[in-house]
Amino acid sequence: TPSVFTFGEPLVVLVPDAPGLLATTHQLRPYPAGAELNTAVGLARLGLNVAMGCSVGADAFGQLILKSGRAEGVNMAYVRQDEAAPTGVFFKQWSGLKGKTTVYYYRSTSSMAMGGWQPSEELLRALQARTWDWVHSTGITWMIGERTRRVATELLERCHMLELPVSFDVNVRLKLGDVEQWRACVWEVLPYLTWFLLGDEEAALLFDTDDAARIEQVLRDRGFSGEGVVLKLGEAGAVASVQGAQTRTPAWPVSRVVDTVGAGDGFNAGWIAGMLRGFDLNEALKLGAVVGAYAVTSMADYDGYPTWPEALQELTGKGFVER
Ligand code: KDG
Repeated sequence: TPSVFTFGEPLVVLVPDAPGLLATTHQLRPYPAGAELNTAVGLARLGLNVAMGCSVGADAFGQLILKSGRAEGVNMAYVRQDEAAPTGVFFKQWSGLKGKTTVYYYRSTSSMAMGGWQPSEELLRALQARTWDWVHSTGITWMIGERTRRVATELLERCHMLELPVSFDVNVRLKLGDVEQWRACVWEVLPYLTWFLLGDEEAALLFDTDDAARIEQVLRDRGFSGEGVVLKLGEAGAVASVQGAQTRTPAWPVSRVVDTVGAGDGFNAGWIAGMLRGFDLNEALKLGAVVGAYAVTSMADYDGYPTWPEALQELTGKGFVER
């Protein structure tokens, strides 16, 4: 079974039970979230072995994250419970006529932000022993705190030396830093990456283009020596650029979009699973599109992600009517 290691900050998100302003809501539901945890859950549902590295507070929300990760089959053995700082949380608000989603973070003093995590000796040994076939990370980890940033860069550098494939989704969150700071983060990690992933809005923000081949060229000029770039285009699908050659897949059809948060993380899970299961690039993008489509059908970040049999049914064209 292919296996993946991922690291980053899991959070608890509090979601109002109905659209409207947070200031007037009376009920909030907690869900586990965080880009890397979402991708880990997506990979586990698709039948891969996946382990998560991070810290959470030694608190109720930390327990919620541990319990949820374990229930999904994610190996949470490398998660540290920190007595000194809490689990990060954020709140979601849907408001306005078009149901605009806004997030409010309460994470600046969380365990991960305070530098509560660094790879244990055991984790480093496991990486060295090639326990995992692939490592996945996102830019968020570089923007939450200086110590965590240093640790994360060192970890990717080590993975690169071990010749482990590393995917990196930039995952720009402007509430964590401005565009210049996000660019600086990209340049810092670029030499260690195998695959660079981003969304269309991030492409516009960071590179002022929606052309995957041009983005790849900019990255190569800056020292990227990996395989290529995967650009997620939402309703327009996804495109990969490998040495300038582009592979494109349309979005998977969805009849009712509930919430798009978590779709990009789900796409990453599908695409990575495809790559590790020996799919060609186009098929792997397609599997990414399937998971992304399932993701938008549910309110929480990862609740909608498909299992491997469900994803396979989509890919093989079966499964529209179940009798
Ligand atoms: O992609 C979903 C994430 O944005 C969400 O779960 C929270 O990780 C998160 C973040 O930092 O925004």
